[in-house]
Amino acid sequence: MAEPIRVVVTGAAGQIAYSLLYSIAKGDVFGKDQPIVLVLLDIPPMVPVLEGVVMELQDCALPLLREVLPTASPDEAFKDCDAAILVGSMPRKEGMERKDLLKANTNIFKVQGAALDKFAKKTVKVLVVGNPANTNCLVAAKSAPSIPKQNFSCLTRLDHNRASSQVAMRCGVSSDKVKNVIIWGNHSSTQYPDVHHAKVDVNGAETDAYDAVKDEAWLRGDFISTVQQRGAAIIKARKLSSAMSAAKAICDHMRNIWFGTKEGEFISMGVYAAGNSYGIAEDLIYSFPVQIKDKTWKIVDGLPINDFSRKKMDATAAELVEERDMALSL
Ligand code: NAX
Repeated sequence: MAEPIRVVVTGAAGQIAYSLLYSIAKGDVFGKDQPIVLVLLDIPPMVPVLEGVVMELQDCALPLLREVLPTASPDEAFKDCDAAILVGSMPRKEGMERKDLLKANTNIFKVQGAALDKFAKKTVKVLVVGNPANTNCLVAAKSAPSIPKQNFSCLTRLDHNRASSQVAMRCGVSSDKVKNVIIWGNHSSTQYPDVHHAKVDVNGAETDAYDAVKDEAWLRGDFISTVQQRGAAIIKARKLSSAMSAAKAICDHMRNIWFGTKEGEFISMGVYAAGNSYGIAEDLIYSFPVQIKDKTWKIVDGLPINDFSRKKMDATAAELVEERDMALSL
């Protein structure tokens, strides 16, 4: 059997982690023959809760899970780590200004980036989930200059899965029959879910999503706003934010990093924009269509972009520039 890998999950006492840890520990993400040491990081007041999570993981009696280590120290957590899933962040509290929220999170991701820089393996793959995910990811990457920016990404897979599922339900097919939807930009309500390049398998025939759905008004209207507002709709209904679906998306994202994407398919993730893709400014973490091979992502370039898409891609980029400039000025 392979040597165990060290996987860190931050915000490990929270609700997303509660849905996520079991899937990781049972081999859904890194493979059924890959032993794992799970490191659970949270803030000091949550350490007693972490102890409970550790007990539950032990009680799952999972053969791949070699050790579970709870800690409140980022330095200790990231030591020699192979994969880091940064879920924990400062939630928005009542009356909190956007700037204060950004500031609190910038501080968290600076500290964690610096700890990764100092203690993690240089090959570590870092996935940022905690919001504002794109900007937090940029801050972490900038705070870890010895780790390639290629190793950092942020989660827009939940938005991607939401978009695929909406199209599948509309066409009356299962979600695996829909591929190549794209989430462009920020994981926020300015994100642009785009199906101009998506395909739907309709009775075995690969069909353009626009032809399969046959409702352009819906695709350009309610479809987009439904995906953009889905997180808020779930909070309204459940009185809690998405957790099960977020955990599933995290697993999909990390599994694709580890094992690659399928031939002819692309997925969405927030990655470092170097200024040479789709006219998006450099030095942002922007969600693009990517393909992954040998644990290395590549932006799918050269897709034709119409005026409708252009405007939406630029609007979400503008929001990210503003967020970045504010975060870096703090
Ligand atoms: P919870 O509030 O249930 O859990 C968050 C946990 O993070 C808490 O246990 C808290 O103590 C911990 N934490 C706070 N600061 C920390 C720090 N400095 N180091 C380590 N741990 C720390 O939130 P949950 O529902 O699990 O959501 C976590 C984050 O995911 C939120 O920021 C949320 O907005 C974000 N989301 C991002 C999504 C995405 O697609 N990118 C989708 C789902 C989710 O909304």
